[in-house]
Amino acid sequence: MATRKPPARPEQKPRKADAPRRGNGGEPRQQAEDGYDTLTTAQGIPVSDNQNSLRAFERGPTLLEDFILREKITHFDHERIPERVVHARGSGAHGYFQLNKSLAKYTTARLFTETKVRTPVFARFSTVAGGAGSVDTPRDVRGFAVKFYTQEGNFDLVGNDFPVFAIQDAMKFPDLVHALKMEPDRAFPQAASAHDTFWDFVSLTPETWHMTLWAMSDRGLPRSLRMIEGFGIHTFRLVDKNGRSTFVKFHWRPHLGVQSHIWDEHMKIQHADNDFHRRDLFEAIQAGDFPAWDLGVQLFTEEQAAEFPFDHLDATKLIPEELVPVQLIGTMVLDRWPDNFFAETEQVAFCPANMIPGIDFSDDPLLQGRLFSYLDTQLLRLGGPNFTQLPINAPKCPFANHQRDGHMQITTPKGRAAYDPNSLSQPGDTTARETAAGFRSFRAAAGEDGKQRIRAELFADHFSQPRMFWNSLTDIERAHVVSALVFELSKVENEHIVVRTVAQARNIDEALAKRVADGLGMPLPARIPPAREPIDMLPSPALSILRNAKETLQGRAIGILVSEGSDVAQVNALRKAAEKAGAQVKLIGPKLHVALSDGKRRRLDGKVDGMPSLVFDAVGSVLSLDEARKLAKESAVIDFFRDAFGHLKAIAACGGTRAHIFKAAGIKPDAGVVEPEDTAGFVAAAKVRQWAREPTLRTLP
Ligand code: HDE
Repeated sequence: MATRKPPARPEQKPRKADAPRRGNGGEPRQQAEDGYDTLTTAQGIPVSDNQNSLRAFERGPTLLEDFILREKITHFDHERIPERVVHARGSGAHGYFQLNKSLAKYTTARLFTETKVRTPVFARFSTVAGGAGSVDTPRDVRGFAVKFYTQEGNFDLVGNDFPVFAIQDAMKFPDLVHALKMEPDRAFPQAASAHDTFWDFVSLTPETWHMTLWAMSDRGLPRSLRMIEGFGIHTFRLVDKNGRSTFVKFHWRPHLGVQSHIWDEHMKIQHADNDFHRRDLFEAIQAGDFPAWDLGVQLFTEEQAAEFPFDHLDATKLIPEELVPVQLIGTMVLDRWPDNFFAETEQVAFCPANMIPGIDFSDDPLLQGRLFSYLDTQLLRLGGPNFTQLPINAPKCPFANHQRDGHMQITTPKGRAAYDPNSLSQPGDTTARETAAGFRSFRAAAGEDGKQRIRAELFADHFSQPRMFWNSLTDIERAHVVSALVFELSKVENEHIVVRTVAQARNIDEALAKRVADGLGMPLPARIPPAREPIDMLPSPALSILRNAKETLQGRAIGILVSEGSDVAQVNALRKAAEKAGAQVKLIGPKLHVALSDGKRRRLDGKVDGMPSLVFDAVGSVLSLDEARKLAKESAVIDFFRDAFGHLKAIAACGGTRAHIFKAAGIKPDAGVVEPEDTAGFVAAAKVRQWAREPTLRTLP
């Protein structure tokens, strides 16, 4: 009988045979000259044929005996683990934290006192509502979780990119998440808050308003994960060597400044690139353009807190930095993309209860609930208590205890005694005893009013801070909040929910509610009086993105449309000027390969329909008249410019583009449209959005 040979291995580029690589955690393996290991089963048995299963005869059934096939398929069948119940979609990176200002006066935590030490970190950024396979750019808050592998154990700062949360008490978390996620009977919408159950919950639970307003602002539409702020949200404590405590709030400040998309752009990016944020972070790190954040602290005492017109234990409130300044104490740099997404980004387990000596929790009832939840969910998600031994989760300092056994025990503890105290341990045994330098809880005074299910009095003020946030925004930012509310509520089917939401919004600001009602074309409903009337706090300009916008091309992307015969000198000049200002420049064309005016055929970075202007911060075009005339008939090219113009981007447009494509797209050039020869003018215009253009394009509610 004729035997069929396995297909030949396709040609592979030789790989560098560097350090001997290991199998899955096993012994170093023998590598062939081409850099490949010998393929084995999980038991180390060499495999001779990875192309064909074992069959009874040439065209006959497959044999159960084929342990190689069975092992391969069985392992594959078990590849998935439960995704995170929230924050399922995320991207992570390794890096380090460098302290430059010691907080030794306030804490014993070496992380915050030793300025010469670089502490390794792993950070993961996430959306909240969508599943692991959902897109990167819904309107949503972003998780901002950092694991510091300190010399005193792992400290996890598991925060978000908004400074406030939607609820005050852990008791409400399952309700909030159930209302936000896809509706359980129909299983949609995925990764969106624009639906009945979310707004039903918001309008019945006024404490959600502050965070909801943040989500409706452009903060919910980040341009890049490299351009978001991060917040620990809760009040924590720093504890000094005498056991004295100072309250602290943590802030992350991106070096690239905070920048957001606008809504139409953010939505369309979902079609252009599902992985927009992940790719952006990956490409920046691979290019050595390492994203960085400064860590800031707001420090305040119990006495100061008592004077605040809000409760510092209420996670729906922020402390305006005009009241308590943010001191920058160090910098986090992310400089290494993980080797393997699953092993690291998926299996990393953050937990607010991972706390080190010198820092402590406050009595924030939301934080207290989190201290229980994360370990609980990780036991399910990662399959047992030994997930702490996974390389991404294990401390990088020495650690030892008497925890033993359990599923997937990877370590091999030594010795007879796995208990404490004991008198049997020998040198070299895995045994340990407590230390005076260990973690000690701050000795907070106990309340005297007894056990109760209750919220503190000031927690009932749900509207002063949303009002402060609204009053801190610029006119453009406010218009975007109104548009977002109008959009979201237009997706709500039950009219009573829409009416209740607008009625509630009157407690934030009458004009806001009126504008939303007008935008929906409905009469303004009667106000629903709040549990506690809001007070007027001073606006906090620090909360506005636009007031603090960084005019820069650092970390931004520019796309230049070229085609057959495009003037190569002009393309290069434009590229050079943008790159000099810090931008990443990509050339796009109607085809992937084109010959510019020098006659050289080159491969571009993208094709215009696959790399639309949505993924750039500003665009240019250098086209011959003939090519411009031809391209004016292509819808992808028309959309390229119509979107760039509509999303308020600067455009360096050549004569042909103006004469033919702009005409077809209905674009009337304004101050944000410059000649490609004016490279300085283009760089200046590209650093900002052309906000003055917005009212000329759409009615702002
Ligand atoms: Fe979380 N949250 N959360 N959360 N959270 C989780 O833990 C939870 C809250 C945050 O990249 C879960 O391992 C409760 C506030 C981030 O892996 C879960 C409450 C803040 C991440 C959980 C909160 C966060 C999570 C899901 C109310 C900002 C992703 C999977 C008491 C300060 C971390 C997991 C990562 C993940 C519970 C509220 C941020 C279920 C019960 C407030 C960034 O344990």
